Amino acid sequence: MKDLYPNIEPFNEFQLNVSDLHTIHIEESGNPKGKPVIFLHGGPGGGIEPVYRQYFNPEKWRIIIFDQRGCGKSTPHAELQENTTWDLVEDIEKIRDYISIDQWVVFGGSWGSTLALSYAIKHQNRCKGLIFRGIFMLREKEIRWFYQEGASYIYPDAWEKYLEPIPKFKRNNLVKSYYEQLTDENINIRLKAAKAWSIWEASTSKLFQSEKSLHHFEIDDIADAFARIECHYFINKGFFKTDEWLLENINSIRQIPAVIVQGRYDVVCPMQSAWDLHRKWPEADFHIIQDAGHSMTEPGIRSKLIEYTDKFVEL
Ligand code: STX
Repeated sequence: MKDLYPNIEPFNEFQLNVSDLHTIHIEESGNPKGKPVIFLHGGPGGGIEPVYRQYFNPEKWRIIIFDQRGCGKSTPHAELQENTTWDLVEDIEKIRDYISIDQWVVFGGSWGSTLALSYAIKHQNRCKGLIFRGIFMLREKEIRWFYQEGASYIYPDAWEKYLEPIPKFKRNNLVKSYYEQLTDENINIRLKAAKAWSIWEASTSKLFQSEKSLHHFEIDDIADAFARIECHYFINKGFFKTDEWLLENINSIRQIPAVIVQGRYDVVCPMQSAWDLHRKWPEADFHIIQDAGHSMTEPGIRSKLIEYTDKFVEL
């Protein structure tokens, strides 16, 4: 089993103005002369967590991580305007251009896998290798499963708390009803909804849940950005032209070395999506972790991801 690399601090942190409205926060850690990798975090709206650096050998990788629009240290906080998948894809290009990198490895789990696929499809020749975990393609059935009906049968206890802010007569479309509250002018309504939404997701991410990861989402700003930005992307169907847009465009990236790592008991992003991707992309290495849920910190997932970052550093 591979384990995390030691905790490290960035050697460089900066802000990049990506539009009239948005500034994003970027950090670099590891070896300034190492092989570049860009890490795409989840949510959307999840922001950087220091543990993300620890999936890469710091002597060999130049690790680039950024807070996507509206979250973490990016500003304005929890902003939904000018915040789409294609804005984020172009932000990745702006970062690459700004720090003069020609090609890099792209690493993304969960929503990070959605964004990594979108980026790779638009900018194939910038991608040296792709590492995906907990596949999420933002299809209607994936949203329905987690936010309307499905995951509710596995976590009825956590589900009760998720339903709580939404009045009974508004529960036939929970994403829409949540969106109304998450965009309410009344900050108390907004925050109550944001916490319930975020805690639902955190409660279902691991095979063995720890209290610690739930507390993270009880922080006002963290819950607010995560819930508002996620819900905004889901209301807008990920800004994709068709429901299966990513799968329909996989052929254009099949030549890129890639790996898919998926937890068998992932309740947030069920394995069906990883399987659908595997079927369309048989050349990509495919690993099912039999004793894992969604989170990238699940031991089997963590180990497999590090095995691949160690391998892909040689590409
Ligand atoms: N959203 C899945 C996702 O990207 C549908 C995600 N879930 N939890 C996370 O990300 C955090 C790791 C940010 C908590």
